[in-house]
Amino acid sequence: MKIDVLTLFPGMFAGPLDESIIMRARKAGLLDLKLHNLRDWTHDRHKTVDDRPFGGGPGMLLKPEPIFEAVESLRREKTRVILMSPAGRKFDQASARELAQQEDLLFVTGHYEGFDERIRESLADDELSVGDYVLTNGALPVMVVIDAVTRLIPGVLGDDESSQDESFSAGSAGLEYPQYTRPAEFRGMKVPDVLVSGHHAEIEKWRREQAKRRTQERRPDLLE
Ligand code: 4GS
Repeated sequence: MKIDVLTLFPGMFAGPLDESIIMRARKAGLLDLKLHNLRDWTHDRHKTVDDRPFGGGPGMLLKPEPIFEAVESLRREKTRVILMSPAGRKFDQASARELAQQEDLLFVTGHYEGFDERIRESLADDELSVGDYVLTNGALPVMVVIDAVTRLIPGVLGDDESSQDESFSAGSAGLEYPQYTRPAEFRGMKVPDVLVSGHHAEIEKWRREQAKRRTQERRPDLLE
């Protein structure tokens, strides 16, 4: 998969995407990630990317010209152009699965008060939010989406890592059951007897009940 990111802060991406599973995917050629500085598509001395909103109001908006130029030069036939903003549809595991099917993504990150509306109307195929809170810019949201999507690219996770995914399915079936490892007793806290009993059918039943109870208590919305 090819992922391009258009941002004012390419430096923010150094680190999170250079470690662990994401870096392994990049080295294996499963993810081709390229960062682009929006200021490279400005033509004035000050490399201006923002301007004041017509009609007044606080803050600055990302102006259309640099973003249009950048997206038009970066996108190819099958590219899906995605804006990150709190006004987007909420990103979840289903959206991650859907994006993982694409071969070419271009993320445009939000900065300042937002985007000139024409960027939304005629450049973006999709607009995503990572949650109902306000960040200083869209770099972290893009990294969240890239992380969730990359691990779903076939071949990125080893068998061990992906089987773990089956049992944890927040956003579809519910939350995971409680898990324990050794020691069987730690500072007076004991692992539930059933788990050390060796009765596999009982263990399965206990896990199903625990997962259901936990989901009902903490995330009833997942059961709807
Ligand atoms: C989000 C979010 C976000 C909003 C960008 C204020 C700077 C900021 N982007 N999901 N202007 N939540 N963006 O907070 O995607």
